Order: sequence, then C-alpha cells, then structure tokens
Amino acid sequence: MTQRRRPPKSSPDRNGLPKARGRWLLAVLTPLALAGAGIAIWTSFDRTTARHAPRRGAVEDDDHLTADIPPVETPPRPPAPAPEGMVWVPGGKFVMGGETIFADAQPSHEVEVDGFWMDRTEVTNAQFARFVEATGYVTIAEQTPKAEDYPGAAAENLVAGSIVFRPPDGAVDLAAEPQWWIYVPGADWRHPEGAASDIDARQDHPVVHVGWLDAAAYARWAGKRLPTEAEWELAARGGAEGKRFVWGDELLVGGAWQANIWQGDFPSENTADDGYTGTAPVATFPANGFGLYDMAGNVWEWCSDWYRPDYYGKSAKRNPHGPPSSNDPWEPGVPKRVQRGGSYLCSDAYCVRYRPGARGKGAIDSGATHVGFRCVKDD
Ligand SMILES: [Ca+2]
Ligand SMILES: [Ca+2]
Repeated sequence: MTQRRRPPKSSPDRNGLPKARGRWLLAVLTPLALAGAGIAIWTSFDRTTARHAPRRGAVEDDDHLTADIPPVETPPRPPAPAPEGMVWVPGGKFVMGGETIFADAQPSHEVEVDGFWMDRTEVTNAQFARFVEATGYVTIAEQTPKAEDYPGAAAENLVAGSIVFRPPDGAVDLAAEPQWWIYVPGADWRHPEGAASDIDARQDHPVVHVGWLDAAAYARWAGKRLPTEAEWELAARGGAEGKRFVWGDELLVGGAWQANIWQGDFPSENTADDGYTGTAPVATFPANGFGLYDMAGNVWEWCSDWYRPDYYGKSAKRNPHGPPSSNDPWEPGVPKRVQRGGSYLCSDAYCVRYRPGARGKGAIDSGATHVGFRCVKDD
C-alpha cells in the first residue's frame, strides 16, 4: 500500500534534477561504462486498460477525492484569431511563487504580465521532427562533445549522448545526490533511452533530451520564443488564484489523476496509477482554465530566464524576465536557465515541483529524459 508522505523540506539543490552535462563528461568512466548502448526503461501503458483511479489506500483521507474545479472566468477577447495550436493567455496581476517548502520560490510577490499566445501543448516529437527536417538542426545531445568545451574531460568521455533516468533496484537516500541518473551514449531526442530505443510510437509525446539552446533554436524557427518564467506561471495558474495545483487545491478530481506525475515510492517503484510510467501523449490529461495542457507534469519546460535562487527578492514587478546572469550554488559556474512544471518523475512525496509556484533549473547544454518545452508568441 502506498502511503502519502509529507513533502520533504527542500532547498534549491535538493530537487532530484540531474547534474549538468559537463559534469558527466568530466566524471570518471564508471557512469559511461555502466550505460552501455542504452536501456529500455520506458514502458507505455494503454490508457484503455490503465488504472486512472487511485488504488485502494493510495490516499490517506477522503478530501483528496473531492472535486475542486476552479471557476473559469471568461478571458478577455484575444487580439486576433489564434495562431495554430496556440491559445491566448490574458495578461494580468498575480501572486508569483510562494511554495513555502522551496527556498528559491520565496518570497511570494505580485507581478503583472502582458497577455500572450502560448502553445496548447508541449512541443511534440512530430513537431520537432518538422523543425529538424526543415533546418538540418543537430541537437546538442547528438553532437560529439568538443575537448575545448569540456577542458579536463577524458577523451573516452567525449561521446554524444544525454542523461537518462534509471530507477534503482530498491530504496535510496533521497537526501543524497540523486542516484537515478546516468549518462547514456547515443541517447537523444530520437532515442530517448539510448541507441536501441526509438520514438516510432511516441510521435505525439513531448520531445525530450533538448537543451535550452535547442529549444531556443526551435522557437526562433517557429517564429515564437520561450516564455518568461512569469509568463509560464501566469499561464499555469489558468486564471485561478493561489491554488496548490494548476487544476485546483485537491490532488485528485473525482478520483482521477489530473497530470502525468509519479505514483509509488520514488525512485524505485512506479505504480503508474495515472496510466504512464514515462511520458504521455500531450493533452492526455485535462486542460487548465486557459485551455493549456500538461502545465503540471509530463515533462519540464524551459523558460527564457536565467536561474538564480534569490531572484524573487529582486524581481521587477512588471513583465519580469529574470536576472542578467545565472548562479546555482549547487553547480557554481554552470550557466542555467529556469525550467517549470515538473515531470512524470515528480511525486507528491518527492520533488513536488509540478505545482505552479515551484521552480526548476537546468544547464543550457543539458537535456534529459524528462525535459521538453513549449513556445509563446506576442500578439
Ligand atoms: Ca505517471
Ligand atoms: Ca509539462
């Protein structure tokens, strides 16, 4: 029986995110040697047979079974017909951040953001393939790392690849450095678990293994841009004020999961009560108040802002776009941008960063199995 646990006290460095690509390449050979040619940990569950209701005993109290659907107000009229696949996010003031268990989400602060168009869904593999076909773009994970970019790295480590989630056999110390990531040669957006894997049956899943630089290149090609962190949070909240989740205050609505996150004891037991152990097709779960899908879970989404854990105390009030440079005390000197929304690896007992007020971060040259993006566009 799965017991819900209290979310852990957390600091910016205890979010379970993988370390930067450069640190893998500079590491001893063990991770690469262990990775081999790739592993197939991804398993798709057919939604027609998957369990969507919580298992008996999976929640502690009945109030989590109570529907809590925020009132949806009629948004202001969009300025023009919607670009294909996008919805209008009306601008306005909102209280940003404030997830009390996360030091980097403090203090909560009011910001005002102008309206914008936003992709309804995370960018899919099919959409990213059109970009690559049109431009010949080669993602960072597909490129052989150059010695001059990673000074000190052993020549044997300079192998194209990316960071893949590998569940340990049993319980691990969640407070220690994450033990569930591994650098896999040959892992990239076309081969999410390594060279032996493919995306043939995942065309409508979010693209993964894209670094910030890859996402920004796609956005430029599409005539769009990456959202600021404030835009992303305004959009995620869907017009509702101060809710715990993007759909309301209760984890389950009518007994059903509202996002692709993790159920079970992370990181060794994934019960997939929501139907998915890995990524899900975009828009599988209900949209939020603005008609946006997967603003919680499925994959993390890159934002345009540099990451600093202390930025919220200094943020501009109107259309904030982040600090001028990044600093992550956990990996000083590694340029990092903000990620938002959590992923299929976030659970109610660990990470918890699928909530709209929580933050993530990643090195700009580092993707992973659980990192994707979506774009925005000005009117
Ligand atoms: Ca799941
Ligand atoms: Ca997402």
